[in-house]
Amino acid sequence: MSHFLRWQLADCELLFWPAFVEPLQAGVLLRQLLDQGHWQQPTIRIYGREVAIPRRQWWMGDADACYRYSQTLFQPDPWRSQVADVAVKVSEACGQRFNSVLLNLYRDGGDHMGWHSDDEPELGPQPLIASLSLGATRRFLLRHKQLGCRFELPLATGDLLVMAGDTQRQWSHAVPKEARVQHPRINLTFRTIISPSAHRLEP
Ligand SMILES: O=C(O)CCC(=O)C(=O)O
Ligand SMILES: [Mn+2]
Repeated sequence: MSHFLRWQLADCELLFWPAFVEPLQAGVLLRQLLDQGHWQQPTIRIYGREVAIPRRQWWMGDADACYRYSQTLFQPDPWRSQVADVAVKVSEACGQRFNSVLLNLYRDGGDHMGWHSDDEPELGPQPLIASLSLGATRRFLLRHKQLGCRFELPLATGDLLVMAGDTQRQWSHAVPKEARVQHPRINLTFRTIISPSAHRLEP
């Protein structure tokens, strides 16, 4: 495993392990997830309109790691063994157990993710989110909510980015469109849903 880098940014805790997963192994995992994934394209409500998200996603985790989004309760798909194995490695590096992972599939540079923070109450006030990238390199942008300053880094196959502390509270992030990118990328964001029993589905 490679060593990590730490950036000194205002109100932000960012750790970065280049090639945390060795690129050959990252390529194998990418292929398996592309072929076997239960990829979905849910719609979200924006200004009263139902809009399909501009990428595919797949939610995986412990059976009770549910979360509520846009008035819908999402239940995770069970862990796949190869993802559970990576989750253990990522947990060891971060010193935290993750009970779920949101996988995002960007089929090419047209798929993207808009500005947002992962600040849902289920993640707690200072969530530690570990983001592993597989496949095509994409730009990852960060913007301070008050100061407006920006930070950008390319996320390449096998790279692990950890966002912790006040990062979600004070910063937004995005993965913009990149017309030149023709290959797929999968990003796994390992998360810890707090007190999952509070969000259990009614019988
Ligand atoms: O694809 C990425 O690198 C970011 C994913 C992300 O921000 C999220 O899943 O909330
Ligand atoms: Mn995010």
